[in-house]
Amino acid sequence: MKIHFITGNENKVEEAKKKIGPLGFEVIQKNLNPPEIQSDNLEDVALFSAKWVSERFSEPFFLEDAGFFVDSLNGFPGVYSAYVFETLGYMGILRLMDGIEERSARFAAVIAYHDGKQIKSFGGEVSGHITQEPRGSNGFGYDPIFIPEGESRTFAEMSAEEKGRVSHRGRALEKMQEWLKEKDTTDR
Ligand code: ITT
Repeated sequence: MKIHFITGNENKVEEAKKKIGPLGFEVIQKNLNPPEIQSDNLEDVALFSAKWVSERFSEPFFLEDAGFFVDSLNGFPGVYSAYVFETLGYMGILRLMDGIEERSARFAAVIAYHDGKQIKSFGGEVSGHITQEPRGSNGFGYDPIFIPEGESRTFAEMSAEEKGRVSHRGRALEKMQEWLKEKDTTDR
């Protein structure tokens, strides 16, 4: 099944291809740059963007809104993750965390999928902690400073397949994929 991923972020597309490609989904990137509303709720942001795209694009697609939430910074950068990454980078987060021992953080993602008629959302999260120094060169964004629970490597030290097994995006994609498979059997 062909499915379009509406995003400007090629790393997200690579991860989605590795995750659901082997399960029979051909992921095609389309960069439509939908507007994103200001909200502290990732699902609201994803659903608004998906509705905008659905009024302009009739093939099955999904898009995703994601964020990085640091507990001791009261959830910052959260919904501002993309902007903060462009302005301060992950080194800016490490500087803000200087001297702070409580280093727990999480990534969250909400995927909104549109099948031509209805929009359905799927969430995924991963908890972990922030390193003292950046490590690794794979992945993107805050990957070099985040170690998921139960691991000793950062996301940037893992392959896309390994990251996809535990990541927020991997988990949301799994839910979408299961729902699509289920729908496919009931529609037949
Ligand atoms: P699109 O909106 O076009 O999909 P984007 O990169 O702007 O691409 P988001 O608004 O969802 O995507 O981005 C939130 C930011 O959070 C993103 O730019 C990264 O800096 C960070 N981020 C999201 N997922 C991440 C991941 O898996 N690893 C590292 N950083 C991530």
